[in-house]
Amino acid sequence: MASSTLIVDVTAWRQQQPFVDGPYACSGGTADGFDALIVRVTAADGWEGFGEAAPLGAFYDAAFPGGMRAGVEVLAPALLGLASDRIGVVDRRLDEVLRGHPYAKSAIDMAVWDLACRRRGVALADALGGNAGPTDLYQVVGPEAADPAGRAADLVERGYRRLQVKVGRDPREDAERVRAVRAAVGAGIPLFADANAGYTTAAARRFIAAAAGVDLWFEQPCATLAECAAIRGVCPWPLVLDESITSLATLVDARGIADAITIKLARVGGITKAAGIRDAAVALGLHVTIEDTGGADIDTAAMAHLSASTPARLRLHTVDFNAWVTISNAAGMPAPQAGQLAAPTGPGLGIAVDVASLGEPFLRCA
Ligand code: 0XW
Ligand code: MG
Repeated sequence: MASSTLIVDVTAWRQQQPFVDGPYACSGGTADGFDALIVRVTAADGWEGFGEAAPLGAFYDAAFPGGMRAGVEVLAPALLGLASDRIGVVDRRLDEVLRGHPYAKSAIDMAVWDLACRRRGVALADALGGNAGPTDLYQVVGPEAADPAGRAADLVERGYRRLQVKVGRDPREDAERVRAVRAAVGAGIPLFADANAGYTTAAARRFIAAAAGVDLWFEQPCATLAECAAIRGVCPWPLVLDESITSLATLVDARGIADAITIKLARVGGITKAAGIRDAAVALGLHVTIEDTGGADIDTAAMAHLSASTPARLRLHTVDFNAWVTISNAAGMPAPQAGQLAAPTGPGLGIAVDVASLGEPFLRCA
């Protein structure tokens, strides 16, 4: 009966998620943990789904935790009475009710996918095209690591087979750190030098000169697409765009500049938008990383499903945020094996959310 699928309840929680390894820094700032949003959407027939999102502080993206919560307060009433199995209708409604602010929509969209897939008895990865197997994980060598080579060796020892070395500050020091990491881990570990948009074009050129000969991928050297395009011609490495990819339109603009893109679920507005960008990038022959700006087990499950459903030939890596934080908000995420993360096989996200771990909701809309 169609009416039984109507959304009757939207509940939202805030959860603080401290980092296991202490403060996390990139070229724009530092955070002690994720200030996360968790959303549950319930339909009249009793099926429910969960979603999660977290910005990295207020400095990383055009997103901040208070904005995420305020956005959900605006959006939740507009969801009541919509058919939970018509995900495209829900996606369009979110954009009608609140212009922009995609990061406030991601956890809602994720919850609706989880709900719809659970009702259909299908794993999210299969609903998104089919599970192509586990995805490589990367870990980060931060800009403030006192001993970047030691940190890198430790991460490889812990099982990670791909590393992202933060650059984007002083180009000469950055190049020394990248050389030290490459020397420590040997040739077999793919290294991504990620500037997080921190370089001017001049600084990016100086990094390219100083790190000449190191086997790398170069991620988001500068803030704007025009700046990244300006250094494309002198960049000897594959160029990855991350912060520039905010929508399908920005992917179209990145053609001829990027060899690879990083899709962050919250930045683009959730699974619906991310899957569209992913499919277009694959059709254009670009390599793809699917990840997010933050979260714990719920968000990690979503990243694992979307990554698993990306063709292996073009898939780069993802991130195990559930191992970055000291808390757990769901059971059922497989432990990484040989540096790879598998998606759960059960319906929807395939995890069991620990609602008691979330405390009191800040929003109940029914
Ligand atoms: C490594 N991350 C995925 C975690 C933070 O959200 C920032 C981001 C990055 O790409 O630097
Ligand atoms: Mg990046």
